[in-house]
Formats: sequence, structure tokens, C-alpha cells
Amino acid sequence: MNLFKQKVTYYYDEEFGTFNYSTTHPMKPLRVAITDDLVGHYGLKQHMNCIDQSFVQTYIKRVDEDVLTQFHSYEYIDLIKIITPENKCQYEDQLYRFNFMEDCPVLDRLFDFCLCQTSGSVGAACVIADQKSNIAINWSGGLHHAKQSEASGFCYVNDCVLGILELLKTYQRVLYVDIDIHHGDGVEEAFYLTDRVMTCSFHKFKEYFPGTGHIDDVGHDKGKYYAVNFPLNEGLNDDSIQYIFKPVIDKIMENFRPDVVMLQGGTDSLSGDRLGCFNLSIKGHGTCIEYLKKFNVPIIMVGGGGYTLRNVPRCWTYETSLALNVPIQDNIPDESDYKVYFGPEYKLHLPISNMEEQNSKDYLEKNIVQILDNLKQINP
Ligand code: ZL4
Ligand code: CA
Ligand code: ZN
Repeated sequence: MNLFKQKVTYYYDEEFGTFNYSTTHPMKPLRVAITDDLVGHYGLKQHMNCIDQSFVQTYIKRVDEDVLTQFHSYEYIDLIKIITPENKCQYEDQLYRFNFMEDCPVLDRLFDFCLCQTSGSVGAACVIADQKSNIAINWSGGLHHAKQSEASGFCYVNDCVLGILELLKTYQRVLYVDIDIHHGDGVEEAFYLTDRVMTCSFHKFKEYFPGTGHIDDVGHDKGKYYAVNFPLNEGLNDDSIQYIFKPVIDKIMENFRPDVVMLQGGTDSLSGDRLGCFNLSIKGHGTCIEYLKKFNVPIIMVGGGGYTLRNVPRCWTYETSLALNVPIQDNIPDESDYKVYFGPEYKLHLPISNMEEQNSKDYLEKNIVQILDNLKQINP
């Protein structure tokens, strides 16, 4: 056991919980507000440096737009800046071109939403690079599908890419690990040609959004073997994720030797997710964080997917406690403002479902062997 208290920075801005995709859209920014409430009522905030958007703006000394255009095109960000649900009919061609369709509707205050989400990840990168913390958390981030000039899969701007670009100013090598059930395509694409960022995504593959992330997609040119993809079937359980996560991460740590890690911790890989079809418990999801912590490399933890409202705050609160090495009780605190979401059990940990694990040991083993074989090709 690691007994010293980690220095943890935690980002949350109250404004984030007020954004709304639509009542029927599965993505609910409110889940991050509920997480923040639970983190507070478990008494975890007193162990962390808590920051918000105005802190980040003072700290990074950059104008709003410059933060987003480090990766995104000016014309794309210009549209995000001006578009509203009221005026969008005037911009039909651009909406189509930049993919503002059903998955990515035009939100009220869209530009503010993008800044709020990104401030946490870029702020986290700055705090880590300045050695103020060795773990920094932004549950409002992790929107890994956004492209340079395209919205995709509920994501408008890619805070993961923007945070990593900030880290690259200080560090030589960055590892990005993605345990959301969807492939981290936007991050992979952004760094597909470089050997300074390794991306590693675990995801459901075959007949599943966004359709990319084949095991043979390994990067290109200088970036060859610096993209890692672990395709999976339905029903992934706790035993299976541990079985695959450890050897893959061990080999990456040994051969790539990252200076810093960003973990995208999408909770749509949990059992019972509205869009997902894996079968992880919160503890199983959390073993990935515990495992990465062992290497004593600074970590940025960002959010991502998660569509069953009663699961997401439980998981991210538990993982905040793991980051801190501060154990928390299984009973949900009585004072929680959102207590209705946690009934009828009012426990932090919930049982998983009885769905079948469709990833056989042979299938997993075969993929591990292929991935470790690719990783032999790099550096050591
Ligand atoms: C919805 O009910 O697979 C959007 C999206 C909106 C409200 C009413 C509109 C109804 C499910 C999803 C029609 C919506 C049709 N509403 C959307 C190929 C698709 C084309 C668009 O976790 N239709 C696209 C994206 C995925 C597709 C997953 C995961 C993000 C992340 C990181 C993004 N898109 C089929 C869907 C609904 C909706 C109900 C939906 N969209 C489920 N899966 C998708 O990786 C944050
Ligand atoms: Ca993933
Ligand atoms: Zn997802």
C-alpha cells in the first residue's frame, strides 16, 4: 500500500451542470454536477486542490479562443462561437459540413460548454507540468471523438488532444489510455503519425460506433506501433479487464516509458449502461486507475461516456477516492442533494448483471500476444 497522500488537483466549474443536450439525448452534463456533489458530501474536497474555470483562465494566461484553436480549425471554432439553437437554420450547409446532427445538436451556450470542458483538461496539464500535483482530475472532459473540423459522437472539441498538446510542451512522451466502451478515434487520429504520444484504447468493436480501432491499426510513419487498439465483444467483465489491462500496460510502461499518462475513464463500460454492453463493476473499472497509479508517473484523469445516471457519479466519486488514497464508506451520505438518484439501495457499489461474457480467454490471449508483439518493435 502506498501510504503517502498524493497531491491531487480537482477541476469542476458549477456552470457545467447547467448545459443541456436535450431531454431525450443520452448525454447528460448533469451527471458531472451529481458527481461533484457526491465528491463533496464524501468529504473528499478537503484533501484536494479544487479549481474552476476562472482559476484556469488566470493560471494559463491565454485568451479563450487560442485554447481551442491549438487543435481545431478557425472556421470550425468560429461557427461554434456564433451558432445558437435560434439562429442555426441560417447555417444549414455548415451544420452539415461540421456534423452538427442528432448526435451533436447545437447546444445553447455551445462555445461556453466547450471552454468549460477544455479548461479542466488544459488546466490539469499545466498543473501537472508545473509539478503542483501528481494527479489532476477533470470529470467534465474526455470527449474523445471530436476531430479538427468535425463534431462527432456527442463531442464538439477534443479536450484530450488539447490537454496532451499542452503536456508536449514540457514532456517528451505522453501515454493516453482510454477505457470508455467506444474507440478513442479523435485522439488516435490526432497523434497517429507521432512517436511522442502513444494512444491505447479498449473498446467494443464490430457493429459499434465509431467503427474504427481494429487491432491492426497501429499508427503510421514515425507513429508506427504507437497506436494500440484492443477490440472487444459484449459482456466484458472484471476478471477479463484485469487479465488484459495488466500485461498491455506493463509492456507499454517498459518499452514506451511515458513521462505522464492521461486516462479517459468513460463509465459506459460499466454494467447496465444505457448505451454500453460491457459488464464491469465500479471496482473493476477502478482497478485500471489503481494499476496505473503503481507506476508513479503523473496522471490526468478525464471523464467521457456514461449514460446511466445512477452509475456515473458513483464510479467517478469512487475513482476520486482511489486517486486520493482516501477510502470512502459504501453508504451514500445522507446529505447528498441528489439522493433520489441513489435509491433504493443508497450504496456506492452495485451488483453487476448476469449477462454472458462473450470474450473468451482464447480470444483475449490472442489479442494480448499480438499487441505485445507490436510493442516489441518500439524503443526499449
Ligand atoms: C441519440 O434519443 O451510432 C441522440 C443518440 C439524440 C434524441 C432524439 C433523436 C432520435 C441514441 C444515440 C434519433 C437519434 C439518432 N436522441 C442518432 C450512427 C448514428 C447516427 C445518429 O461515450 N443516430 C450514429 C454515438 C453513437 C451513432 C456514441 C459515444 C460518446 C462517448 C464519449 C457516442 N452514434 C446512430 C444514432 C436520442 C439518441 C439515442 C446514440 N448515438 C447512441 N449511440 C450513438 O464515446 C462521450
Ligand atoms: Ca475506449
Ligand atoms: Zn463512450
